[in-house]
Amino acid sequence: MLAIQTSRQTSRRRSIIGIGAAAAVAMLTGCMLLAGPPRDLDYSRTRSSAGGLYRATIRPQSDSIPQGRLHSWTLHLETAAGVPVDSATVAVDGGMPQHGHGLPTKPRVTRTLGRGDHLVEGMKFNMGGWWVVKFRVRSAAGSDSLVFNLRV
Ligand SMILES: [Cu+2]
Repeated sequence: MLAIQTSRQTSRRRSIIGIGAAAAVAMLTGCMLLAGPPRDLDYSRTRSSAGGLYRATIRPQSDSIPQGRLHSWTLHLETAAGVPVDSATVAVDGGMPQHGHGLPTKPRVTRTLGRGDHLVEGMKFNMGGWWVVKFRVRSAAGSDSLVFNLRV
């Protein structure tokens, strides 16, 4: 009986050490692995800009967003009235809101593909979870920003 109790205490102590190590790793990587994303997040791939000037659709290379691999997106941009926007300055930003870190790369629009499509190169998500990607758009239609939620 005494032997069983001792081994139980030892295993409990071991699991506490395990949790401590996991927390230390989480702190080192700057990530709170235990917090889940808000339940009511909108993961739509087509969204309106904050000020209502634009509507945009993101099209990652494949349907699912890869983790840890550099890839490209197509960003389709149009005005609220549905007119494709080809001539625009687009800045890309993003990160993991619950981890307090940004994107591991500096993605940018490298090419206009026509009909409102723009090639976004340098996309990379180095861990699973909730990411946001923001586009700041400036064109003849005005300046506005779009935010997309992603589940990686
Ligand atoms: Cu993270």
